[in-house]
Amino acid sequence: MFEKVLIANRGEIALRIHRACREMGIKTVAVHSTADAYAMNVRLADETVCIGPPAARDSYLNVAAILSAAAITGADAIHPGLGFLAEDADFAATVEEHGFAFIGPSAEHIRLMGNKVAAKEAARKLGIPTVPGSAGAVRDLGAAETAARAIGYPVLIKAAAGGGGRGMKVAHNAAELARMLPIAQHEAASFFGCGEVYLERHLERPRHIEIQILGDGQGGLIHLGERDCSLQRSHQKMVEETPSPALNPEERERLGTLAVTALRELGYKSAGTVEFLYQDGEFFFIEMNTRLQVEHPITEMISGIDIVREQLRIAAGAPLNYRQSDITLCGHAIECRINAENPDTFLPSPGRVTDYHAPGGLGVRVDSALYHGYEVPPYYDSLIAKLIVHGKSRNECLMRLRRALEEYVIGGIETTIPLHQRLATAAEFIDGDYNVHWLERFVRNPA
Ligand code: MV4
Repeated sequence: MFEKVLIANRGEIALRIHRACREMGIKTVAVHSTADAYAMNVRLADETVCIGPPAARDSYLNVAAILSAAAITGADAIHPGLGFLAEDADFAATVEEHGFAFIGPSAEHIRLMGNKVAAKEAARKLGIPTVPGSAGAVRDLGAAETAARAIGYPVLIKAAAGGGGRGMKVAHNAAELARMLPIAQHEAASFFGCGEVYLERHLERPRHIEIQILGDGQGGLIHLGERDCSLQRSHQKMVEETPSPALNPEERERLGTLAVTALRELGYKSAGTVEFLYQDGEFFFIEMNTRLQVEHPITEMISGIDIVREQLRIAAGAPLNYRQSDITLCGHAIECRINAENPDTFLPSPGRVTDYHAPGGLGVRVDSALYHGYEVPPYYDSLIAKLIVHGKSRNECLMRLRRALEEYVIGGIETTIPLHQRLATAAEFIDGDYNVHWLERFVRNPA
């Protein structure tokens, strides 16, 4: 096992990784920007290295500074966390070229899944159903019109290098396609540095259901069930739950087997997530995330498996400790992402935390780097805490969620806790009756 791991991230996820290392007797190195000198993960780390000024491109994205910090501290491995460099194939390759283990998948798998056209083609070849769409990228309007006629309108134009919804455009007919295609291509080139776009049949009311995978790259590969991540606004997930209230046991089994069969054939290593759209009883692959995800704790709550510990073991060359038949998914879990934002306008609300009291009790987990007196910096993502609750049934989980939200006190800054409280009593959420568009309308309606 590794002796020392450098955690190339910040906030709650850096703390999450630190905790897994600590339990395994692994020393940690926290790298941080000047803005994060007093962060909880930095305070708890065995060693710390300041890698630059607040702007992420000069610190958390500064590959030379991170590699220097790893060399100076004698770390054996680097965990990229999520966001920042976590899905940068060149970073993964560079880390290994410098003699450190990269705690994640192979650079080739990161690269493959980073190109959504290549990922979709790979998924199709591996027998995973994909959304009907163009055969690869569309070069010009002629090709796009031919593809759209075959797919049927409305179609969605997506960027090959995109993901997460940025730069998508809907076209309801040929005229709209002619108007949107050049805009989409131009946006793709300027946002992602690659102008390639592709078309898909636009599903109008899908759910977003993803499946958690763990593979050891030595033939061992399992899934840990699905997460329903349909509760999003502006392509930001707000609440996730597992199991999905939309799936029956047969559908769950079908989805799991599909994902496991495909990724085992690919020889996938480390934690990964296969994303599907689900509508009218059908699953369609859209993307794969080759990283640990923000919402991983709900899967840990129902599976009892420490996903970060498994990532560390796998990166150190150990085979998976589990077969699929060893996995029992038990009860229900929900995560609320708490942001330092005004709960009505979603404007960021950085500043000093003047009161802090986290909820506790049976079935309650809080993943957060907050503490009394901490100053939330204005430079980064506004996620400050994740409240995760577990219950034997979905109803018990919801009861516990309402109770835990009531206990949570974060003073001095605005947070999205009041919005979560309103959501936790909304009939559609309680009934599990929602798709990817539902929350957008809910947050726009005043309480
Ligand atoms: C779609 C779709 C409908 N049809 N693809 C948005 C994020 C990106 N990962 C995929 N997204 C979508 N792809 C087809 N063919 C609708 C969405 C979508 C969405 C997906 C998941 C969660 C929230 C969403 C919100 C709006 C649109």
